[in-house]
Parts: sequence; C-alpha cells; structure tokens
Amino acid sequence: MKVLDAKFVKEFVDMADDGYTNGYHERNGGNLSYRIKPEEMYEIVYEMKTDREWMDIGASVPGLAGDYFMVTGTGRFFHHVKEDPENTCGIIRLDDTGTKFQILWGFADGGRPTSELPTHLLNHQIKKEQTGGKHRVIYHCHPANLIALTFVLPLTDAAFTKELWPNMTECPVVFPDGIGVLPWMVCGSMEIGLATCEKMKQYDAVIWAHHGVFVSGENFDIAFGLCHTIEKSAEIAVKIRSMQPTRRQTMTRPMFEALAKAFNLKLAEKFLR
Ligand code: 2HA
Ligand code: ZN
Repeated sequence: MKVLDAKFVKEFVDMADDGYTNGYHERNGGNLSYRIKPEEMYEIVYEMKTDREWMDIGASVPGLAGDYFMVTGTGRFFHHVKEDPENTCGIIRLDDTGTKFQILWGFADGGRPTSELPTHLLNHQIKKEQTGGKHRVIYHCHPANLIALTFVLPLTDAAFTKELWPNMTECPVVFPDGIGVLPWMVCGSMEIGLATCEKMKQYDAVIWAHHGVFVSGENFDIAFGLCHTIEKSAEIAVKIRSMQPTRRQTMTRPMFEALAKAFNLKLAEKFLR
C-alpha cells in the first residue's frame, strides 16, 4: 500500500487540516505525532528508506525503543499539510536504545521532525506506559482563547479546570480528570518536556502559559476533540468575562454530582471543592 493511501495517514492529514481550519496553527505553529501500529507499518513497509543517518532525539525514551511515528516537520506550516504531506510530515523509527531516530519516509525536501520532538516522545512514553499502549496521539497547538486566559487566571490546574468545567456541560464529561497548567518556559527544551510529562501523569491536557496546549489521546478524533472542547470552553469564558465581571449563575456541585451519576463519571474531587 502507498503511504498516502494508508488510513492513519489520511486521518493524520485530516486532523492537521482541522487544526489549521480552526485557527490553531498560525504560520509554523504547533505539531502533531502519532505512534504507528505494527500492522499499519507492515502495510507500508515497501516505501520505507532505511539507509538514512541516525540522529539524536535529544531525550532518552527507552519505553519507545523500536517504535515508529508519523510527525509534522520543524518550520512546516499546518496550512500546507493537506496539499503536501510528503514534504510537511515524515515517518521515523527509534533505535533500540530510544535515544536516536531515523527518517524512513517524508520530509522529502530535506526537512526534519518538529522542534518539539523530545517533548512529544517523552509524553508518548508516559502515556504509552500509563494507558497500557492505548494512547497514540500527541498534539500541540496555539488556540487563541485558551492562551488569552493564561494572562488573567492564576496559573494553576484548579483555576483552569474550575473556570472551564462549568462553561459547557460536555466539559466535565470530556475531561473528568481536569487540566494541567505550566508557567511560561522556553519551548523545545528538555525542561518543558519533563514538566509536561509530570502533568501528563495526571491529565490528558496541559496548558503552556502564553503559548498553547498539549493533548494526548488514543486516536486522532479523541485527541482533537479534547483540544477543541477545551478551546471552545475557553472561548465561552472569554465571552462571559467580556460581558460581566462575574457569573450570575453557574454549574454547581450538586449539578456536577448529578452529571457524574448520569454518565457514570469519576470527576476529580479536588476540583469540586
Ligand atoms: O512552532 O509550536 O512550540 C512550533 C511550535 C513550538
Ligand atoms: Zn508551540
């Protein structure tokens, strides 16, 4: 099978385009990675080039040794992913120590994986272990309303979760564990990668102050849907705050408890207090 005909590649490209269409990816902002299933690799193996150099990841991820990933490229625009996947994206494999990678397909004009590759892989490693291999997608983008909130809310998990949960009844259903928040840090660094990992142990979404959000999910729809829901709630928060300084009414603890009962949810108790 041709790489471009593979179902996961089409879904990868569609998600990148959805992100662009929603305005989450100005210029070369954001990045996406997918841990490819062995049976998916098997179908496209004939197009893989295995003679390219091995390069340093910039992090050690032994839990992903030998794994294959599709990733967006550094400096590439999400705007162009749909028309030109072979230049904007690539497929890489990790060596058996989890410290080096090799480009097997894509990045046709000499590109390289995203500058956030260490953060993506560190997070894949955590989520792979934590979910017994279920989570496969890590996505980073720059949604405007969520970023705006990082200038006015305290930069705590509780402040963001409590602000975003009541804005749409779907929110506690979609992110019952809440959301993690990190203070501003230099992006692309090991420090932000490791700090994001610490938060990812508790949450599937981590906000980077004055920058954007990182989400993890088992497939493209779940990961994108999580980001989309959080950003929509942030947009509602911005609208509410623009209209009046405080809410006249809101979702209360008994409402959250009723919702949890109806949907069989375990809402994180610390955010109900
Ligand atoms: O430009 O979003 O965080 C890519 C990024 C870096
Ligand atoms: Zn970014």
